[in-house]
Amino acid sequence: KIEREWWRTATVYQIYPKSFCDSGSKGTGDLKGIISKLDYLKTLGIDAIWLTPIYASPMIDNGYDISDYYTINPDFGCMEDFEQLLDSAHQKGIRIILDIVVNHTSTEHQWFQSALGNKDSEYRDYYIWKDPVNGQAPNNWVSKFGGNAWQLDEKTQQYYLHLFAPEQADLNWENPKVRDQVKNIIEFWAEKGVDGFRLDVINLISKQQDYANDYQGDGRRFYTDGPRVHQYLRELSDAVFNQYGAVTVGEMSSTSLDECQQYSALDGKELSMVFNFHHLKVDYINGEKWTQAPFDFIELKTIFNHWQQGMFGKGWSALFWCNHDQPRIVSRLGNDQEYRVESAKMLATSLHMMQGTPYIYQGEEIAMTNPGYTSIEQYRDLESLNMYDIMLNHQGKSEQQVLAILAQKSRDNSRTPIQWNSDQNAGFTKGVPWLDVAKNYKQINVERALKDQNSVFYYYQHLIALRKEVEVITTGDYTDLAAEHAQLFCYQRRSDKQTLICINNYYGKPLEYELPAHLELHNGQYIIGNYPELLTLQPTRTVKLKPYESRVLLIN
Ligand code: TEU
Repeated sequence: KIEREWWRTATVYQIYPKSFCDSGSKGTGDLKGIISKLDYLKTLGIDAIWLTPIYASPMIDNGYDISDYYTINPDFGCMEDFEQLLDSAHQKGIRIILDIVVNHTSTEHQWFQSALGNKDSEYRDYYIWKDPVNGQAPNNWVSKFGGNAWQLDEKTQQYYLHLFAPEQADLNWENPKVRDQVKNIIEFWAEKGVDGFRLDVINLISKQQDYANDYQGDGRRFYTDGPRVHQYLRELSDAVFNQYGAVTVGEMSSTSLDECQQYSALDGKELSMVFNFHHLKVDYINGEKWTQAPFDFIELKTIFNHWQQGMFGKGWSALFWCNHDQPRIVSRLGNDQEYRVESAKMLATSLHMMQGTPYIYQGEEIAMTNPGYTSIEQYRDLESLNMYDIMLNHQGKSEQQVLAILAQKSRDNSRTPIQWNSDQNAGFTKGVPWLDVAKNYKQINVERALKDQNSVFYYYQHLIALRKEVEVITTGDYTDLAAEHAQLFCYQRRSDKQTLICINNYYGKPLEYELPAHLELHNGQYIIGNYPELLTLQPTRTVKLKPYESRVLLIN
């Protein structure tokens, strides 16, 4: 039986502070900027905000390289600003979830600075050091950002592991002192009144201790969902998360259903819920991100089916289309031109009627698009810049091909400044924005969305409200009614009392579909849809869907 914790009917809003709102003219967003937009978020109706890292950091990876877990990055403000944000949010009934990055620290963290070049440092064993093998890196593991995952410390002639950038050194979780430090960090923020934590790549913290070469891959199978990860998470939950009643969401890289059932088991011994990314790999070729292909629609439905059915009664999913690492969904699976509004609403509906806790990434609620950058000078993301070099200089792709791939796949696609209005720089900053604003900001911005009753914004507002009103969205089971259909995504959610049918046309061509005979349509009504004039119709067995149409039928 599912316990009705607040987050099971909640919707979370993700803020990437650097791109959200600049209260001044620095060109980068800050905490004061966020405070000034809390009323906007209240209007949207979200329950909680997840802030990506706001701690001291050299910003090699925009804060995912933390140099001090106990201070606020001066670019974003100071501790008082943070306390004010927490306070104002709480007054408005909005909870705050912080991002905790403890698979690795910045190499500028004092622990690493002490460990570097000094085998006797008390912090040496906070990181993972290995001797060279045949004068080379200890094994062939590959960094997630490209290249080998080991970096040589010249002075001690040992390598340290970095699964991400060389400036992000992996912590050694085998060391109990590291685990104690992590507890202290979380306790510090929980004591301040923070309501929850998003745990960055938390399923990578436990590495297989033989650090063997991976002759079949890039090494990930030796550290993904590693040998002691469940033990570590149980320790943390016991010691801190559950003591404070904090909600937790784990970001799970390349994970499996089995593992996620355990991570988010309903007994609450590990985490509240988990993100996984399988549904966002349907436009990869052979698992490779830096490729261009139309998305595999059947595969997308198969993946949702696998996870929705597999997590039912066992665990809890964080539902999402967008975050700061993913291109904009309307540009990716929808149509960001003629049917931008329709397809954005359709995509939102097809996700928000599933079981789990939906996350909305800043700008998604107004259907912001990929910016369509045309020059490498416009990119800032270290992964994109690395891959530019690799694709151009080591894979023999042309500049034009590489730019086309980046324009679709780069993480900067979602990091462009939020388009608040049609003023200069879209109202994001009075200075020069750190990353170019998308050119379409005069058409697509918050001010316009708020004035238009049919905007994507109000549609999201409605979806958020429905999750609280309609019980089956939270509790119902999941059946795909048209798994083989080339254009239609139609699934059923069913509880003791209610049946909900979520009907979505994923393409720009109209379609006609017969609902299954078992549905008792005379008790049914449409509760939301993106062609509102059709919603007052009495539901019929035959459904005619317009381009990118979405309709939700509730049968009581
Ligand atoms: O991301 C983890 C992760 O594995 C990816 O989403 C990764 O960024 C992507 O696959 C690259 O193609 C988390 C953060 O969300 C990301 O911003 C950080 O860069 C990363 O961890 C390292 O902390």
